[in-house]
Amino acid sequence: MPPLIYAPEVLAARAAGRPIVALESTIITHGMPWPQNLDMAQTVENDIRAGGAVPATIAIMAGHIHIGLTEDQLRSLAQTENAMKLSRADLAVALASGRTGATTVAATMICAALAGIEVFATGGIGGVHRGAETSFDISADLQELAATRVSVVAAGAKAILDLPKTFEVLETLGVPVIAYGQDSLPAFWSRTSDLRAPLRLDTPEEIAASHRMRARLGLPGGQLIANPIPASDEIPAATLAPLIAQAITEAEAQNIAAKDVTPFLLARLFTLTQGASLKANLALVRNNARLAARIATALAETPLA
Ligand code: PSU
Ligand code: MN
Repeated sequence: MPPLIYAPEVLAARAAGRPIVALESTIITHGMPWPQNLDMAQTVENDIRAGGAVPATIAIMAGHIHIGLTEDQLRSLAQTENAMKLSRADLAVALASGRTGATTVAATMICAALAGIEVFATGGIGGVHRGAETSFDISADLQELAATRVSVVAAGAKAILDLPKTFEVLETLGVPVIAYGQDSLPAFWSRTSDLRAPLRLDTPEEIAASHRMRARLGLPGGQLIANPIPASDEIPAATLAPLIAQAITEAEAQNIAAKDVTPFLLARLFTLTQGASLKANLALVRNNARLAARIATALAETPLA
């Protein structure tokens, strides 16, 4: 039996068959600074409740997988400096040795699936980093989407990445990339990109139906729902391009590698945009949480077979 601990609110939702939306914790510990990270985590949980679903923020604490955190646990995690960033490779070691840490998209998908949760909202997934042809830095999030049956609502992949290569890899892995309500792929802080989305759906009910159809077909793996940031909150891609390039140059000069790359770039973008990137990041996560609540609600009303 996996070492799961459910928060009381999640336990009650499970017993009543109510819709549940998983949330990750690396975005809290490594994606945003204190105290905005706690504000984001609480606000997003409340968005899911307002959407008629129950939030389950997932983290590893003292050797257990927590499915849903209490207010005190959330606050404590948000203030933890040097929390572990746990992906698929790290999960078992961290649990077996009684550690505490945050789950990435990949690890959150694994834990959500163990808990029977089918929908998960985040900001942006990890992907293929620029220069991956020499660094080989490709996020384990992509492989997880191919393996674990959870629909992930994100504003695409983070724009610090090589987006064309990221979507090529997802295509190779057979992951459905579904743009919500538009023909082009969103680019995290920006609504659109010049990449055409391979698939498009316009309603939460259709997304829920295709999630169920994958199960009926016996296909492992999830769906990536690429949900564009609201127009009023976006930062134009042209404004960001030189700042992203500068942050990447700095990362290379400082030999930032492996797990540290994404947190470094996000933190630098925060400074270089004078906080605008963080504001947009909050808006897009909230937007994803609202859509995820609607998908979870539709799934709760869609029969399993
Ligand atoms: N979305 C955000 N901010 C983040 C992340 C997602 O808006 O910080 C995190 C997720 O946990 C994702 C991770 O899995 O960044 C990607 O890290 P890497 O590139 O090292 O795989
Ligand atoms: Mn990486």
